Amino acid sequence: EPLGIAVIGTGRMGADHVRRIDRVISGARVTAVVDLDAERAETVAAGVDGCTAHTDPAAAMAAADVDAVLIASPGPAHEAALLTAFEHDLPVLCEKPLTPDAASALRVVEAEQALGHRRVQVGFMRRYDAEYVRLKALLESGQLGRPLMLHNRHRNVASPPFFTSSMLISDSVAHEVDATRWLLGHEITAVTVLRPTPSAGAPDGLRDPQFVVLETDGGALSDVEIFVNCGFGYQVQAEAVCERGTARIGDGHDLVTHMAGRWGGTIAQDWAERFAQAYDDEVQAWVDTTRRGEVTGPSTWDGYAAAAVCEAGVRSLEEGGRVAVELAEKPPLYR
Ligand code: ISE
Repeated sequence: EPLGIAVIGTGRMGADHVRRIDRVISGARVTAVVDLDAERAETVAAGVDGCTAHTDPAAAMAAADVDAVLIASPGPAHEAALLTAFEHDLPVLCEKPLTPDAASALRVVEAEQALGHRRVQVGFMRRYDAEYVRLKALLESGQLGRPLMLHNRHRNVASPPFFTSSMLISDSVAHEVDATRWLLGHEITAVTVLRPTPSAGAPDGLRDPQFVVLETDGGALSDVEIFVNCGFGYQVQAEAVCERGTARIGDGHDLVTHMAGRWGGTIAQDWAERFAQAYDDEVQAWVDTTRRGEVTGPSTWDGYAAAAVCEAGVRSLEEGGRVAVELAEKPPLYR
């Protein structure tokens, strides 16, 4: 029996996950979709055999053919959907961010803790990207020695119209926050956000680019250039500087051409293209582990830690200076 999945939210990510479950991965089918916009939900459901459309997440989760939930609604709607899924004790894949702020993320951690078992995988898909996986394996092998610094670059072609200066941190740098914690196995203890004069290519009033410095409890530094209106392409790069050498991913040199006195290649234009394999593997891993009754991957604790770091980052952006990160005590479920 394939796993019956309710997809909550049929925006860009949600619709892409419906396509992925329906056509790319195995062992699952979309049995329900939910969107506040009934017409949108109907349109997406019409494209999938045996899929029903809903406007209320609770109604979808109560349906008999729903075994698991994929939450891809906007961040502020995640907490309510997660708590409803917990009431039905349903496994969840929740898109990042877990929730928009640390207090609500901690409520989700506590609610899962009360269930007594992990139910949630958080959608930090970079952990499934082949290049990131290789970088982590190399760092863990010890060949390069202790990591001292990570240099990250995160560039988007253009930001969507609703993007705000704080979203460069909470929506975009959130990925480097998780990648830093995961690659190094450290917690982040402080954040400093520096703001160069905005690019003329950025919408009026948007603080773009920004430069972020993360300090870790293992004594490492991780810096992030975030530039969401770079205009030329989607680039995510990371370089680890260690005691005995460096390792770098994201150069995108998979196809190099030589022609008419020049050499070059192409640059991905968005994350759906750059991280296609990571998304496919992330959702397949979730389906496979869920069918075995297991939960792996980024946890609600990881989602909470990222939210707490981003909240400190937004304060640094707004008030200037270095802001310390205060984390709650890590519950036994996540140790
Ligand atoms: C978006 O929400 C993402 O998750 C993308 O991976 C990131 O590159 C983009 O900046 C975010 O807005």
